Amino acid sequence: MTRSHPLSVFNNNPFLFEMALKDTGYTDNPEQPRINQDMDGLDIGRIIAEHKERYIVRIDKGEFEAEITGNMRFTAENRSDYPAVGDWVAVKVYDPDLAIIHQILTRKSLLERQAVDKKGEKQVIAANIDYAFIVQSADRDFNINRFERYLTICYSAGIEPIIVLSKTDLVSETELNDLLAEINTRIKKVEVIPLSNQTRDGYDKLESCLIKGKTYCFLGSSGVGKSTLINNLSGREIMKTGSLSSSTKKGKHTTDHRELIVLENGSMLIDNPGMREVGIADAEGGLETTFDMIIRFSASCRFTDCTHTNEKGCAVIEAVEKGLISRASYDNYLKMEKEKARFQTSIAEKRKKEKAFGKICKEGTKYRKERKY
Ligand SMILES: Nc1nc2c(ncn2[C@@H]2O[C@H](COP(=O)(O)OP(=O)(O)OP(=O)(O)O)[C@@H](O)[C@H]2O)c(=O)[nH]1
Ligand SMILES: [Mg+2]
Ligand SMILES: [Zn+2]
Repeated sequence: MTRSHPLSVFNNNPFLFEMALKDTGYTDNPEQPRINQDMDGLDIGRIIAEHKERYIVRIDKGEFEAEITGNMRFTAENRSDYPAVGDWVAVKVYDPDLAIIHQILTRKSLLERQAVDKKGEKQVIAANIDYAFIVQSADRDFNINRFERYLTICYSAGIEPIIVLSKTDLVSETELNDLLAEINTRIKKVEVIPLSNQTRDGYDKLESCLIKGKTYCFLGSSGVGKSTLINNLSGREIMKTGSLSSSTKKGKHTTDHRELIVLENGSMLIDNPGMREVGIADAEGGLETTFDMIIRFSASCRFTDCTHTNEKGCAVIEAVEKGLISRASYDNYLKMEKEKARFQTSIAEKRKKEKAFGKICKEGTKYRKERKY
């Protein structure tokens, strides 16, 4: 069974219906701002799907198509002010078909990347994620630099990454071992799971990572097998899967929306559309964790503001020359640092423009007030 409409599956999903709210990872958060008390009959729910700005929210009573209030839309300054899949929200149900989202509850984590083609803007991937499976296929699509990009966006969101190398049935054992060795030299302290959706080799290891009440997000390029893996884990054909393009051998972007699926064991999986780019935004702390070797060496640089590009007495460059840090990893680090700096500059420029515009508006109002019109 495959389906094209995101709404239909939830009505067929017995686990979701049997599930109490607390089983979907909800915990009373003491830091939670008080939910607007003058709104009677608000329910707490979780956004389980987003399809071109339509939301599906799951509350104890069932699932509802939901919209945000006009006020939320009006006051939203950027994408992160809108609900995302995985968000806990306060909703009011008006009729069997419609709920209105009044408030997004405090997020535990927010996974974001730099929006494609939009300077200084972030795109929200999902909220309240505990772990992210970063999927690349072993036969093609393998790219360590890209792994480091995904690790960076995960670490800056406080999400624990797990690497999945899919389609191992399409490569020889030697080829697979070479890839694993390559990962091992560049990436430390991250669990790596090679698996095949065809033979199901590696499923044991992946399933042992799935914990009740935790939310997992699947990230990766189109066609690497994210939806196939989620379908296999759930034992149902929830997500549509698609063959690769015969000319480019790449995925055809089969998944076109984000969706949260609850497994029988109580863990929750979020499927995502395949990503073409993983742009680094401000990446607070993310680069430092991904490239912790570089950061460690940088403590011994002669200058405290060393950019590790051409300075004398740079301990990082020295470590690269001695082979203690991989040159490719160092190059990737510098590239992402630059990207991060560019993002920050765009944000600063945008703020300046907005401020100038605000000033013009204010002056206009003042002028009109003085002229009494
Ligand atoms: N040989 C082999 N084929 C696989 C494996 N996993 C997935 N496939 C095939 O790869 C194709 C793409 O799989 P999907 O699950 O749709 O990929 P996806 O990552 O969800 O792609 P998008 O939704 O476009 O992002 C399908 O034809 C799958 O049958 C695997 O482990 N081995
Ligand atoms: Mg998919
Ligand atoms: Zn340096």
